[in-house]
Amino acid sequence: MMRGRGLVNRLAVIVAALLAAAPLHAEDGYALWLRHAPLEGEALAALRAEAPIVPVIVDRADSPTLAIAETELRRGIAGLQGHDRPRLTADSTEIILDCGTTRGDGAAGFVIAPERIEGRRAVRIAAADHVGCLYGSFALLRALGEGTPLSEIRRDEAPAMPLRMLDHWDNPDGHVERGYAGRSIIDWWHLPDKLDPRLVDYARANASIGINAVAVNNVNAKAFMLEPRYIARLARLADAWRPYGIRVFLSARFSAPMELGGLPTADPRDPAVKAWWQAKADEIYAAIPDFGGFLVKANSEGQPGPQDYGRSHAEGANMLAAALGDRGTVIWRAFVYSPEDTSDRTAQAYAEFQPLDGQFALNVILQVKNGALDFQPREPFHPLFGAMPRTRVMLEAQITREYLGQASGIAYLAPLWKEVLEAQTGRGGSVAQITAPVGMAGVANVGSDRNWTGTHFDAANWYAFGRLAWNPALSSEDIAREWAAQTFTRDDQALGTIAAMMLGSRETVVDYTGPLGLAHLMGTGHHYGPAPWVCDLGRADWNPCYYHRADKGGIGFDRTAAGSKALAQYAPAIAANWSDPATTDPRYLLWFHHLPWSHRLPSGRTLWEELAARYDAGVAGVDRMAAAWASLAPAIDAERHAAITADLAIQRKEARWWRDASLAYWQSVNGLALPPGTAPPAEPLAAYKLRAFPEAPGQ
Ligand code: GCW
Repeated sequence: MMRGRGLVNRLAVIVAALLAAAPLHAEDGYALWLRHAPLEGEALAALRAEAPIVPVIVDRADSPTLAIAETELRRGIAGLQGHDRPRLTADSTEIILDCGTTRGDGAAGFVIAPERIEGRRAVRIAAADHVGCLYGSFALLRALGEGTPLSEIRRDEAPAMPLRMLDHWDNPDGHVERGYAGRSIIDWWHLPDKLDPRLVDYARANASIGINAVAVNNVNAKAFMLEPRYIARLARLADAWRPYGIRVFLSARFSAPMELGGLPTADPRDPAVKAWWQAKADEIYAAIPDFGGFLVKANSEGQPGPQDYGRSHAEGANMLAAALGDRGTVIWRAFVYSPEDTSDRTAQAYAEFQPLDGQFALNVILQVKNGALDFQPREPFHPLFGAMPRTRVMLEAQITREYLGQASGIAYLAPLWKEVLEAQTGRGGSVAQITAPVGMAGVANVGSDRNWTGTHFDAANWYAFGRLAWNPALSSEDIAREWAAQTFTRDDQALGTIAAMMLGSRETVVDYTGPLGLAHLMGTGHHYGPAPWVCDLGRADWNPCYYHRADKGGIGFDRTAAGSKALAQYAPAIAANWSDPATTDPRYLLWFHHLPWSHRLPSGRTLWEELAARYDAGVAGVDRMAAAWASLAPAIDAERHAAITADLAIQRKEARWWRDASLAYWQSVNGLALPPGTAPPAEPLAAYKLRAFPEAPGQ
């Protein structure tokens, strides 16, 4: 009898446990950080008791934005309460949206504070405009989702940067350049008639982290995207995203007046060219009154530009800026390097643009990549930051991981961006301070994959980009914990483990791909996997050999006064510091110096020993991440746990491959034995050289 009841009880406990563990919906990542999974314990009891409602909207004034804020609050609170819709009690706390009278462009911040109205509890979200209220609503949900009691939520926030932008390198045929998360989310073919609801979910995710601008197409742009049929499609996107505070930008091809207008030239001084752009801008504004403007890649990697006519970048940008007038902005990219110019590639953008300081129109922004080369796992900050005080300069970061493993494994990029944002330029402050009046753009990592970003952890990079553009002072760790709490679990120990994995992951990638300031050693074209041996490409500066300069005598790129002199582009105090290997940050050592393999480092090791140790540290770092993740099995839903386990298994292979191929190649150059205790590469160098990936994605 007793034994039978014991069994029944045990079964009941097991069934209850299984039910509790079963998620309400499949954890496929689609919900991103907006899952609003039910709170636990006291936090759950408290939110149920508060029973918040959103009954009053001051100045509703027919605002789709406020309707969205209201829906988000209702939906989010119900989710956090573990209900399918919010429950009302006699004592419900009112959430008041108090949003000024303007429709705004999302530049404004918000204040969240508890208050009492006739003895009843309330929380007021106050903002100068409706988008500010939407941001405040998402901030409130974020705080609740982290377990903060409603009555204790107080916020007073304003975005640090006016422009918080995603740049899509999406082509109109659906292929995404350097995209590793499937096809483009924008189905141009069926627009404007059909708008995929996913595009609204995309805007919602962006709004939740404060992103307020999107360039919809690849900077390697097709002229036809300026045709009327595309303007109609863009207008449909703009209409869908406007309530979320997002303005659309279009990448424009500089030669479009020839391709579309039949003109014999695209010379920015030609009156017919000016008139063509003026008419084009007017046509776009007639369809999209709040059109953001043009993003332009000119005279770079084969794209047309003003230099084709002997005109400067400033002349080209200003001609387009005049066409937009005070309605919009030209975002002109500083990523240029020339096939004819044989000087150090990393010095060319500065040489080209710095002398133009003060010549750009007020509605031109210069968009500068974080480093002078190209989104490498680590680069010193770009010398243009601080060097153009009379120009509006914004930062361009890359969220998609072109050079950091693409969509395999984990590389959390907040530490990379923080490193640049916090870098002191020696000329008017940190990179964050210099770009704060303008903004920050990130090359998007979003695609048609169900989880949006290819791997679940890549969503953290989208999230962190938005959070840092909103507030560059946030720490990488706080952002990681915040994201993981909303994405996976609020369990403190699990959060600590996940945050630790994330925080070390980028340095781990640096260690196994390019330690000590080495860069651009990736496979040609697709940039996947190691290929430091490639020396024979048509253009010198496309070869990994060009960047590492390894020979029997040493390794590294001498950019000092004795070498390419690129170092002189930095402020004198910084250049002085980096001109001596002994005072150079070891993380940038081989970026600035060519040193003998026997060069002694502060660690006491020789350069060769340190390199080997770094590669081993990279491999060990990935192994540690995999072990840490395995330990989280009880805390994470099975579906995502398994997916990430598989991602990390791929990264373990890749880390070993990078280590082994790199060591084998350096050995073939320096003829040195491996430092004691270093395991030999698994395969001979020739085997690594034979590996080819013509089908690698994203090219
Ligand atoms: O990082 C490089 C990429 C190109 C890209 C270019 C750029 C859009 O390899 O694919 O082109 O930079 O930023 O313009």
